[in-house]
Amino acid sequence: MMAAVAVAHTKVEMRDACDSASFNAFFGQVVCQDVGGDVTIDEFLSPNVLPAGHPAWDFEPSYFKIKPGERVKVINEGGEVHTFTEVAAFGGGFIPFLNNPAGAPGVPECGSDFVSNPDLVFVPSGDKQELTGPGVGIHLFQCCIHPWMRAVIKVIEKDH
Ligand SMILES: [Cu+2]
Repeated sequence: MMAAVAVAHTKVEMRDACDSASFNAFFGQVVCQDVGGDVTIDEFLSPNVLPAGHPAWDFEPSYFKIKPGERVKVINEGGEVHTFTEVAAFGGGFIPFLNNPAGAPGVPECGSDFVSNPDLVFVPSGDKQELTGPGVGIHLFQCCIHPWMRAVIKVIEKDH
């Protein structure tokens, strides 16, 4: 049967819960847009939390399957800037004090700061990024700022 087939796409949300007042005061600049987040900077940096990374900072869904050619839209629903960066292996980002969860130096794909890798795509609050058809296989993505934000996309030929 022939039919017009719309290209399917899967939506991934970048999420955080930064409290804009305390985050922006702590960093002395606007790093958190007010989208209703209620995790204060003290909660975020708590030694009971930071070593694993606050779980409100995540990708949702964090694991899914798509077919070849299927598009993936990554939408930043959080207040902070994030990246959705494909990496060969999960590891740290480029901000050392946020790398405890990975327990490792930053991965090469992330570069060493906000400007060292011109190919790095930063998605500001409310913005989006579209992935152009990752090939068949297993693809790993992480945020280069908050490296515990991770996703795995499996691209497979058969129906799912
Ligand atoms: Cu992030």
